[in-house]
Amino acid sequence: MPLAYIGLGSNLSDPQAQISAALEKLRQLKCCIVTQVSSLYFSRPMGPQDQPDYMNAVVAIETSLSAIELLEQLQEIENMTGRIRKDNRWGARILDLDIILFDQQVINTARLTIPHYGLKQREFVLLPLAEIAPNLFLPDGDSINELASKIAKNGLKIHSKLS
Ligand code: PH2
Ligand code: MG
Ligand code: MG
Repeated sequence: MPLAYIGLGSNLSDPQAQISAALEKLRQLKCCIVTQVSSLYFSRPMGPQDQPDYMNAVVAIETSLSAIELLEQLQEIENMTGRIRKDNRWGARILDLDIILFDQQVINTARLTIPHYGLKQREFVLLPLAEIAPNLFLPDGDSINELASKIAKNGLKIHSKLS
């Protein structure tokens, strides 16, 4: 089965509780098996600074779905948490579930860009990803461990274990 990596993020309405609840919902998906879970990280906002700090994590899931079907499942979970889709790029949100990687697939469509376009610039994605998949390589050949070791931490720190 394909292996996907999902980034979880929240900076509103008790972020830690939002991430835990989202993980529970991912575990309940019939199509998916959550195989690995990173620690929960505390991170400073990328983008507009007049928003609360974030909690971020990355999980690995095996899935029988295609990438676009998985995106639909993730958006359903986001919508269930009361996330309102509006044009606030990089703004505060209750829950953000992004597909970071989907096997070694490269997808560039209007709805989906995989690998995630910000992956290499975001410490709050790279470090949790390196925690659970240090030996992973991107489709372009870059090593996750190497990218993670070079990026500035920008205050990122492990907040707690997720279970
Ligand atoms: N997500 C954003 C914008 N900025 N900053 C951090 N630290 N973590 C995020 O997940 C994040 C962000 C929009 O998706
Ligand atoms: Mg995002
Ligand atoms: Mg998103």
